[in-house]
Amino acid sequence: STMKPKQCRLIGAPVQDGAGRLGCEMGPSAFRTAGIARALADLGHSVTDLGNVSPVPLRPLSHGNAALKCLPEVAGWTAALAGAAYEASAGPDAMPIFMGGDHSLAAGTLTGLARRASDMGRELFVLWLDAHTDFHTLDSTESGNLHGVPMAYATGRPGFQGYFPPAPAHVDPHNVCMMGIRSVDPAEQRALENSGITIHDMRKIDEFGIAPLLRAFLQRVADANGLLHVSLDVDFLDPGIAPGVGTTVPGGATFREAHLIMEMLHDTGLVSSVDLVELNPFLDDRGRTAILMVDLLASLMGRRVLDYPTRSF
Ligand code: 4U7
Ligand code: MN
Ligand code: MN
Ligand code: MN
Repeated sequence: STMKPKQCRLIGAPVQDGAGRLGCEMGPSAFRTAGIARALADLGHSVTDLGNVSPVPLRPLSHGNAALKCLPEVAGWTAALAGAAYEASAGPDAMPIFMGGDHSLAAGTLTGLARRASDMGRELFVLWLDAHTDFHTLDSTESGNLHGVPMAYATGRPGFQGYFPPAPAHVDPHNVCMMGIRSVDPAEQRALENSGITIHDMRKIDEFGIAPLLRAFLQRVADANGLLHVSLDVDFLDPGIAPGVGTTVPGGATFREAHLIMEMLHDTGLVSSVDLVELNPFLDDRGRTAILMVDLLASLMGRRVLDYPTRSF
């Protein structure tokens, strides 16, 4: 690999209370079984498995939106994960890798990492790879599944105060780029319009291709000397190659598109943390989704087919 060796810190976040069905709790075990530590070590990185995070104790919460599920549980995970993300991102070569767990975990990781970036006098950028925008507030979600809210919380949309923990820092929506989007609820759509978030939905990807869209965002991160967090939801991928997820949406990213993103990310050297989320091993087919996610991470961390001279992106 041409990437500087990183201190990869594996952090299990076996949260499933934010998803509509059980099974994401087994995600960290499946990533370990699929050989995530070995794949990173083989690329020359140092790897420490920090084990699994535990949620902070529950406190009872009631909210006017009767649809909300497991609000105290997800609030407890958010507090614990914000702290874990802040701690695991210390040091110049830190590369925390959060193994989910459902996507509600990003409420914690994004805000903990934003605090770290602000301590360092840097800006945090987020590449959000997902079929969904996860931009609901506690008031707007109709399913009540809190894996649909982390981006709203992390960017400081109102309505979380008194329910979720106070965010240690927020992510600037102008620093967020979403790719793969193909399922947006009306309330999310309205809120996204003036949010400042860059959205490359599947239609745009079909029309222009991954490379120029991603290159433009990466250039912005490089120009700002930013830190870049990648939040990879399994449902970003097409269900035909990634069945191990509870929220499949047809028309997802292909094997080749997903690998291209990872290879371009590697070539920039800009990525400083990763979420691997929404893997549901109970729904998987003999581990193939877990293995694909580990392969994608390996491409991001420097695995390549041919040793090209390093290309700038
Ligand atoms: B995921 C949804 F209605 N928007 O709120 C909702 F379409 O982390 C889906 O991206 C949320 O998988 C998906 O329940 C959350 C739905
Ligand atoms: Mn998601
Ligand atoms: Mn999703
Ligand atoms: Mn801004």
